[in-house]
Amino acid sequence: MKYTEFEIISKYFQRHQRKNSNEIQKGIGDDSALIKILDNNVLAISTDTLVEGTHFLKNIAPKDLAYKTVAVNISDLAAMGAYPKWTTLSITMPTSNSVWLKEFSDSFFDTLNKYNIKLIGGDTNRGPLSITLSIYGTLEEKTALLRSSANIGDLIYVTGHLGESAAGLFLLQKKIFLKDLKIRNYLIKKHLHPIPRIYEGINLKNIASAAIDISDGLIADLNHILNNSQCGANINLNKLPISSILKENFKKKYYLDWALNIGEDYELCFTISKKNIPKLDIMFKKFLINCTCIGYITPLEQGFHLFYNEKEIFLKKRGFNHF
Ligand code: TPS
Repeated sequence: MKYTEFEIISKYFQRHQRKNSNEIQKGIGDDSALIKILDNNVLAISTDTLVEGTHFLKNIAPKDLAYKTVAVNISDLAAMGAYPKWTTLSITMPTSNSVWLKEFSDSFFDTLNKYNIKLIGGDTNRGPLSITLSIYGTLEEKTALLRSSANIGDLIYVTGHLGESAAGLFLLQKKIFLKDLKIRNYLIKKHLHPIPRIYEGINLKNIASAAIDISDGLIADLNHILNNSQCGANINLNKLPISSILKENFKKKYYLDWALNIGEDYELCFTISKKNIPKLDIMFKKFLINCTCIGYITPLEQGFHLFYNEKEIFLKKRGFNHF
């Protein structure tokens, strides 16, 4: 029997556990766990592992690995609207190479300092290269951006552009080729240096109804919002934010697949009631980041549908799957 990552979680790890008075979330199904600390303040906890061969290639520069480890973890807190504050680092490595360690740790602390995050603990082991980071942040209880609170009629938005990280990965893996070195390096940078949408998440928490970060591809991640909120959705694929760089250099069937199914864009996908759109416009002018409406939430019975040129599209696969 083969399971997906999410089937494994729901079948084996989503068991009924007695709830303490200071725990807010019912289960383990959001981007971060939430624990009440003081008055109305909540601790948001998130953890992510990066494994050689699965999440990064063997020849990755230590500085790039350190940056990406921090960025993808911060992205989970961004999706909750939390401020990242502390982190623990568990690192498993084959040898204690001082050149590697210096470059990794310099980049790791540069990235932590940029976001004002402190390293407070961790673990160091020998073995195949793998890094686990936990990030702890804070937010006010009532403002947490959950996956479970989208409402029928809400509009569905994504920040930034989708699919460029996948193009960068395939360039690194030599699955695709580009002559133009400038564009090639730009796309590889999108893969190695995703920018966590932390300030957008913090500001969205008073405006959006639900949010998630796009790590496994838009379809899989939006599906989490739909499952947790018990809703359906209609998506207009003509509206997907695909950059002119992808459109000018690759075929449509490739960039649509990258945007929908590959992931690691670490953009936010969020839902918002129509009455909050003017507030959203003000906010995104402030951050100078584009933010695109790609569809709307429907009742659960209507299901999840994708349209391209007004015709319904049926995908064979939906999102990145580890298993
Ligand atoms: C060498 N990849 C790995 S994990 C993931 C994606 C799209 C989804 C998010 O992971 N092979 C190599 N490097 C990569 N980055 C990929 C494949 C693609 P998670 O769900 O663990 O956060």
